[in-house]
Amino acid sequence: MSNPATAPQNIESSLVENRVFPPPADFAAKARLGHPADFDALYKLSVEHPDVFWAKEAAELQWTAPWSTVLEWNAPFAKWFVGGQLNVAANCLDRHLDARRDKPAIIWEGEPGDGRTLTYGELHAEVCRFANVLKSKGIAPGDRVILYLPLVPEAAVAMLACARIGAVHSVIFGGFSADSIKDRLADSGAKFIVTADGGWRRGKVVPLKANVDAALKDSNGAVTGVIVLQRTKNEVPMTAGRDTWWHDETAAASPDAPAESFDSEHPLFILYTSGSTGKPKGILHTSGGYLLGTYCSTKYVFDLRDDDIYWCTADVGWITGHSYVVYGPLANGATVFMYEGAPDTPAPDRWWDLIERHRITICYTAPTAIRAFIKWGDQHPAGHDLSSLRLLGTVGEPINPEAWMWFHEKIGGGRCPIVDTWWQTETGGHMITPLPGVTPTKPGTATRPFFGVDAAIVDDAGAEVGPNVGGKLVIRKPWPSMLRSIWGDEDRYVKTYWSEFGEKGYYFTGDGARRDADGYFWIVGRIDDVLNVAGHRLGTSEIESALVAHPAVAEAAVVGKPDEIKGQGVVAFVTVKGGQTPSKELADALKKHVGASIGAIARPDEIRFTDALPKTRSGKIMRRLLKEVASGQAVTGDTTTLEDLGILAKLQASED
Ligand code: 7RM
Repeated sequence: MSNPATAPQNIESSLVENRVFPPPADFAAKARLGHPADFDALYKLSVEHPDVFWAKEAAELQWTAPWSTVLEWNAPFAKWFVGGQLNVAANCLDRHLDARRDKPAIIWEGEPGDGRTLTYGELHAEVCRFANVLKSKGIAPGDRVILYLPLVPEAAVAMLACARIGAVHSVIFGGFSADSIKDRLADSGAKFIVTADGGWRRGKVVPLKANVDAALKDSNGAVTGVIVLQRTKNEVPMTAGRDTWWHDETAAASPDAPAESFDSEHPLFILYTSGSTGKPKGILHTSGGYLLGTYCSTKYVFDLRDDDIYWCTADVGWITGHSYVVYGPLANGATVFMYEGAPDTPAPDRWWDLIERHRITICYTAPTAIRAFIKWGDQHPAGHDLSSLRLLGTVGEPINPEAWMWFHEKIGGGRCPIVDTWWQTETGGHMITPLPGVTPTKPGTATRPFFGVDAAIVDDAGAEVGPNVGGKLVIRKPWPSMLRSIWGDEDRYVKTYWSEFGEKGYYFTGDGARRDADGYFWIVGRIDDVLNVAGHRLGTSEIESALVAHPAVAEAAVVGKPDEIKGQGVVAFVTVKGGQTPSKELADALKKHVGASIGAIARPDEIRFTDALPKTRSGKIMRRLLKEVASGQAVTGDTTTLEDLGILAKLQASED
């Protein structure tokens, strides 16, 4: 008898979403791309003649030596703009000085309410000063520098200073522990660290310097220096000969630093993501292609203009902070707003207050944040004037249609397009996304591929499947901002991304998805999380969306648990909205609700109410942990990315 749990079969799909939101006419009229026919022509060019398309876009950047070949592709190794030279920091700063010297580049607000604005001229000077400091410490092109900082302007300054001198930065989330720093130090071979005394989060000091000290405790002395930014002014011990203060170092440094030229394929940064095996993967991005990908997507996807006040709420420790707080917007000469702290400090309306006071026009955030705001109540945004907003965006997870509609109505006032952008640390920039002036949107889908992206849904053999059939999401052609390798582990790079469909030259994303009759992509979840219930393969996101559509539910995470008869049973972890009480009746009602909205096969066997779900710092639900909790196993593997370890203990305790 064939085992239903292993028989190959396509992922099934039954979520029906009929709402369509065409771009508002006044938005389209002013947009960079406002006519669907223009988009279609440009998209066609970008996939049929990528060399022509990308050469034209790349010409908008500043190159100090021209490239000879746009792409050299020895699958799975890509080189973009071969022979070309540039300086990434000069493209983000110097290039704008003539026209934008006095334009704000960064408007920052700290959690306690302090703030700072840096014009392009000022940011340029700060970056040059810090570049000179790093150079004086002996940092040379190719050297790795760890940045472990709060979300303050100096984080961007340090990143750009590394880029300016050709050093390779590796930003570590301020929320990560001393152990994570230790692992990343060892893997990257970094010899220098930039940190702060602390950062503010919910009124408390995040002890950044103390974590660095702990990470360096039994180190072999490979780290030669630590520069410490004074942010929170808490007492921190300084190790003589190793630790110095940012303000002392920069006080004497010259605000001029020549921007040297680097090869287009010179490494720009390593960003670690937690692999499923626990050993962090250092995703390697290089210069020309990455800058072009983020520049071009920021320009088109956010339809950026000079008078925008653009806010991407991500921390710089996440790829979204690299691509869409720092490199993409600054390469476009934009005004970037940054906020250091928590969304509910001092009150749950902090973000709406920020948008009102700073007249923010674009807000790009994560579904997890939106679901938290829904839980906290509509009165918080309702008390603020959000009329400055003209465009909204989401990233990080499939957005439940319910959360999309709330964002659209309560934040966007029904007038702002929403760009739901699908992409990965590995892709460097947006891959599947609406363009706000041309793409009709539907709640819950990232819609269509971006320029130059050849995305497809394939079965296990790599053959493209038809409309509405679930399968694996692959990218069939290289793109400029793609990762180049895993730092120090080329084999792992090949195995992880190119072994599944490698002989066809397809990049495997690890995501399951389907494409609807309009060619829109619906992400159904990570392939590793797909359930197999009595031979039916079900993605997690549709069941979760059905649960979140119930008026009592704030958030849901669905996982499988071993079941003798069905192969896997469906377990749903659910948090309820304010004013709702978990009960047996509610659990029964939710099971019924899922059965009625997407079918009996998806009906949860178990509903487990919880106060919170385990998430990464970037807000992704850690289903791997929930799977282990659901089946009563000990939790193994990497928990270093978990935002709040206490949640895990609570979940385990609440098992019966
Ligand atoms: C940018 C980022 C990547 C994974 C990716 C997906 C999921 C991200 C969306 C999404 C549905 C989206 N980088 N994901 N964006 N799923 N719709 N708009 O998140 O490396 O941290 O994660 O995130 O599973 O593979 S990441």
